[in-house]
Amino acid sequence: MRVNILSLAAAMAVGLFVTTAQAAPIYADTLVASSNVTSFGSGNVTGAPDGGGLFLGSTFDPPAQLGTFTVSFATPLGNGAGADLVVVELVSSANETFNVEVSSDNVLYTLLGEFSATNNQIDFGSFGGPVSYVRLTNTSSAVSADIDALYGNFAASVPEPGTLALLGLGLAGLAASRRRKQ
Ligand SMILES: [Ca+2]
Ligand SMILES: [Ca+2]
Repeated sequence: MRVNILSLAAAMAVGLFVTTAQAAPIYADTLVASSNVTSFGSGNVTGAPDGGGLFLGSTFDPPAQLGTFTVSFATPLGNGAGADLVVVELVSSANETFNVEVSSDNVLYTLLGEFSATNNQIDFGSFGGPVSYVRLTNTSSAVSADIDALYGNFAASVPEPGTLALLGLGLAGLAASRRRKQ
């Protein structure tokens, strides 16, 4: 019985880590900051795509002021195979361009480059840390990208303290169950 419980615990641990690594899509949770953006539909750029969001301009095309906003991810994003971050954009054309910057702490930002409504699959490349913040800034004076949602494809590989706590609770539960059976 001891071997079986240990095997189950090990399977649970592996399961938790696998779940952490494949919990995609991981949608942005919070709009941290914004300026010169305009709401359309729901106005939400957080959560799953809903056909509404923010376009990156203070006015309809052409934007009088170039818009920018920052979202945060409660589950920090990591760097995996292929695209790590996807920007969901509506009525997409290649001239809707924007800079993508990422940060672990909302203080130091790294510019990953200029992307667009049609070039919206972003690799974190050499950025080392977990990505908890993403900032988009319009780079087109002609048009504004219409952002519906942002999501990551990979959670950062370090398990959250909450995950370890859940694992501990699971083991405690197994131990209690085993005691009851004896
Ligand atoms: Ca668009
Ligand atoms: Ca949306």
